[in-house]
Amino acid sequence: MKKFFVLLLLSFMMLGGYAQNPVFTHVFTADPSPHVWPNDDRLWVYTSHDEPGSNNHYGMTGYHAFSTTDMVNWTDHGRILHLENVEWAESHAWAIDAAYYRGKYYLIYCMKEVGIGLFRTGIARSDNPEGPFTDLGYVKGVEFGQDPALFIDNGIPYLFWGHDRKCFAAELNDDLMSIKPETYIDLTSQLTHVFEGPWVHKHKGKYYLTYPGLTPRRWPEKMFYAVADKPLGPYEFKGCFIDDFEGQSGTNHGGVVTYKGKDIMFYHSAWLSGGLSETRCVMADYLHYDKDENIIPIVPSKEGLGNAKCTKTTLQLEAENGFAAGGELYNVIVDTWIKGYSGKGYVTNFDNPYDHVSILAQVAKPAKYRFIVSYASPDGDSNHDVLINSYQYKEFAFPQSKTFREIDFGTVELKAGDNLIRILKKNWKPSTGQLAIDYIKLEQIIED
Ligand code: FUB
Repeated sequence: MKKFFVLLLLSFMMLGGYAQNPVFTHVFTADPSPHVWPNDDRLWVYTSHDEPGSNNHYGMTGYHAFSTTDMVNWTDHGRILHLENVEWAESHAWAIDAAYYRGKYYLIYCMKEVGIGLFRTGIARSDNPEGPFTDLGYVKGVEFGQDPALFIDNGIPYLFWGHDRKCFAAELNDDLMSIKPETYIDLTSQLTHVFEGPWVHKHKGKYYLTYPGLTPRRWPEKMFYAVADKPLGPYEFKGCFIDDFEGQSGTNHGGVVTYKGKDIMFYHSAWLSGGLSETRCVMADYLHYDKDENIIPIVPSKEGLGNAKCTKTTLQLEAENGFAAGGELYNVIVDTWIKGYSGKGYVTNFDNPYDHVSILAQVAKPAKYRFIVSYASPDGDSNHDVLINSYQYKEFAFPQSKTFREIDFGTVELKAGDNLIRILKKNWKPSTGQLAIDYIKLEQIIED
């Protein structure tokens, strides 16, 4: 009965008016880590991923990156790292953070180590904010490194992590692969109710450490914070700033970012899955301080960040990312030579029957998406099949095009979970032109 009322309430909250929460409505996401990178006008959010219907966190396997310039239209850059790409890990791709450090982009995450079953804090690197990221191994000196946050202050990297009512911090060495043992500190006693998920941001010269905690009433988690003059403390406990709310999940977790002059808190709830599930979704609300620079408690709002009816996300999935992003490049190559091309790489040389590129699209629920492909076929029309989950229900023709262009193939239907979009050489009809695929786009269709 309770579930019925929560569902009713959530449906009512989503009807009419502005509703930019949850932020992403096409895929289940949790543990958001928001950032703005140097020389980039986009707001980035890195998240963990809940499988549709999973209702617990044991089967989590990978991470996504999202970007926006207006906080209404978002791009989902797809899977950026997966357990399969991390040799030392066996399960539990839990919370995550990201950092820009010395010209590279880093992901920092926790997974359980093969054969040991204890959390380690992993580090992966990329030349691009959207990844895909390559694992470099785990940070030495961090025992049970769940829920890491990497905070760079005046060029010095600090690592925070926390689990099971504890929170720790340390300075990292320059290569980010080990802590400086002499800086290691147990912050637990300074952070009343702490459970896990620390995050540090700076405001007016002070360090604010926000974290999910459990009061003696236990679950669900509320968000608390403490303030210090230096990154490693000592911290003064301030209080709760996100209390229990309708449709929350058992956990909460998030971070603060300043974008276009506004402070924003990203966190998660269970609104997308109907309010009573552990399959979570990212939320965002503006964060304000009072005259004494205390955080004014946030009441999760359906409006979220804006005055648009809702957010809209387009999945933009790069063909060349292949296995690293959950897909496959079979007997094709990545190239950049076509005149006028300025991207990072496209896939070409579909010479033999069955040569193909497979691209992974992960979504929360069965839904229709507008399907767009960026391609070139400089020497003539190409005969290729496009299979969506092994099924071809439409003719997709690529007419000759000397330069890259987007072709809109109308709508396609995706299923909940993993979808493989495969573009392959037809085995019965010769092509006059060689095909080059740059990326595909799957645009959310929002009904008026
Ligand atoms: O998402 C899995 C786990 O749930 C995170 O690591 C915790 O912080 C909690 O949000």
